[in-house]
Amino acid sequence: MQDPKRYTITAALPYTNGPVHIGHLAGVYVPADIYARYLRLNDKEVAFVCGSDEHGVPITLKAKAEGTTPQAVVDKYHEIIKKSFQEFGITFDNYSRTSAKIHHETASEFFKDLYKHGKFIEETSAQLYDEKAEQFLADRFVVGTCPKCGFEESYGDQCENCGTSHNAKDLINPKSVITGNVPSLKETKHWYLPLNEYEKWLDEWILQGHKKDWKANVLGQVKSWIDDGLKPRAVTRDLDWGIPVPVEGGEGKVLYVWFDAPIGYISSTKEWAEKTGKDWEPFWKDKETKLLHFIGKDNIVFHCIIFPSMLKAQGSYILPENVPANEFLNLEGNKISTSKNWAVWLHEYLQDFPEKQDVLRYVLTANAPETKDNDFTWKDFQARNNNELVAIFGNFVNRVVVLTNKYYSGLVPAAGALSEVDQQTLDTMHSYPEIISKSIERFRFREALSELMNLARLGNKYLADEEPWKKIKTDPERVKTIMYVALQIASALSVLSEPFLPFTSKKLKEILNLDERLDLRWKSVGPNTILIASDHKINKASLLFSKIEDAEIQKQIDKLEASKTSAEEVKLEPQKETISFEDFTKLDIRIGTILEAEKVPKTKKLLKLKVDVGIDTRTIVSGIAESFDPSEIIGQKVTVLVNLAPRKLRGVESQGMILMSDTQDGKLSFIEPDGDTVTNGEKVS
Ligand code: B3M
Ligand code: ZN
Repeated sequence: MQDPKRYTITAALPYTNGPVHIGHLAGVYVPADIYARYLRLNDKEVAFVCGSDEHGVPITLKAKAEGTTPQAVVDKYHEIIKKSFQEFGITFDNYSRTSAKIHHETASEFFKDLYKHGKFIEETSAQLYDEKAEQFLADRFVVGTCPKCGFEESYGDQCENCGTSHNAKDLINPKSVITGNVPSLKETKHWYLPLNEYEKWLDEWILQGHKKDWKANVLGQVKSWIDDGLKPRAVTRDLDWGIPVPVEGGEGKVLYVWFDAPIGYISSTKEWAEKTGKDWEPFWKDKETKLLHFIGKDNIVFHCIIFPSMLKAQGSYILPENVPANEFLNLEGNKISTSKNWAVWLHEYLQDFPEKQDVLRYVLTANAPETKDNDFTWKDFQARNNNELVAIFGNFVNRVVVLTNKYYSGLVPAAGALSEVDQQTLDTMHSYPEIISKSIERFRFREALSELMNLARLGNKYLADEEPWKKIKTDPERVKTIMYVALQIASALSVLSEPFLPFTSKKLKEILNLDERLDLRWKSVGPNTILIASDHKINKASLLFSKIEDAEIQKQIDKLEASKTSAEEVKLEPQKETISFEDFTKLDIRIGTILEAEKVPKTKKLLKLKVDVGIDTRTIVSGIAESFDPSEIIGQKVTVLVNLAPRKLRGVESQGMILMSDTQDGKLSFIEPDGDTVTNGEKVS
């Protein structure tokens, strides 16, 4: 589409089961924001929409783990995510949430519409069921071996190892995430979108129609899906968290999260239109609208196959012009992982580096995982800040501003006759909007950013060659022209940096006293506009970037390492089944003292202990030999379950059990009564 009337830009709705990290930013939000800002700077009509994805199994699991409700989980993270995006300068026109009424209505209507027009298959079939939890297991409620790559911890809906998306029943050796049980099969009814009927159309539309303009990674995934053959896909689930299935027979069932979430883009657009008095429909239904989905690679199938098939089935919607999916960003050589706490969280970064949004935006763009997975390291972050932002961009601007203030009290001098070099330099500068545009429009943001830096390099080289600081003594007239040219470049940087480094752009415009010049658009850097005129007064210099010292970087590295271990430590087992008070009172737990200890021959773990438990002295066999030497525990106060039925361990009868706590590093420790006043035989209750 050459010159669309308007743009609808979507960024993947973040799951609201945790905060946003640098992987999300690099893959989705930073490129989407650059694109949206760039379009606005070119006076295009844009709806840039996003919102929290608040349904789905990960959220219910998180609620279980935190002992709270799904609603409380999404309320908490929605606020954190929304605030951090805002502080980071992501300029969504609207940030909604899928628990919003408008979304429930929109998604329900969408479902009913497809239902009414016979676009679904209704089918009762046996699905995985957890007898103990009394719950069907789909998606992330079940793990097992991936039928495609053999990865043993694949989720029911998608394998994180090979990216394949499947049905829970496809897993080999499935296991319930809730109870750890092997699921049984139970009949249940669901509605399916017959993707097989869309296969030919998808092939023509994407693989034939977009083979030149879509990214190779995206085409590759779509091709492999189509080559494997598309199957009907269930769009409902037996769950109680989500959007209720709005048709007969749907009681107790909800829409599959991947059915409702992409409709969230539409409801977010509607919400925005309501707030601003606009009409949402052209943004989704007019053929002259360009729809773009910014996503990470694990979302390709949903945005290129499932959602387009839904839109096609509905019939009145436009389809994406492109889906510029990125690969993944790793962190210090390892996969970013929310569960292992191996991540740099945006809200924490903003706390630690409150004025440095642009540094992170810069590093994530310069190192964006556009064609392959990339690695973020704190050392690289520091180097890019110090050697590029400070030494190239910041240094150039600072020299220009300081010298203008020094030589001309801040007044832009008038240029005399331009030398060949001056003219060439200005010509080159004028070509930058187009050079950078070309890269942005092909979603090559790293390339675009490196061109922006080339413009700063051009300025630096110009000053270094022309040496105004030397010529000021010998040829002050010439220096006026040099500084005039240099000021044009600094102004050009203030405009063209805006999509990438919006905070810097703003600050630089303030320094150059250009912040009121609303006429300065992307194209103003071309040959026909004077960016900054003679006699215009600029302000005093202030630093755009500052050096980041080793100590600050070390702090981040240490924090990362520490959070990783603590995350491992807090990986606690879920609570066991509830017991009654009567059950509890059956336990007779007493304080005791170890009198003797010796290893049970030919075993690694067992110690034979003589323990005084007040009521008597008895033998207890305990599996603690790997954690303690017999000699070090004589006299140790312990807590003992005394009425456990006696049992023989390696021929020795054990009459009770010592209670221990189990730490994550595999070492055991005693549950000791506090203080010396407790006597053997006292009850623990
Ligand atoms: N909630 C993001 C993810 O997979 C997922 C995107 C939905 S976009 C409609 O992390
Ligand atoms: Zn796999």
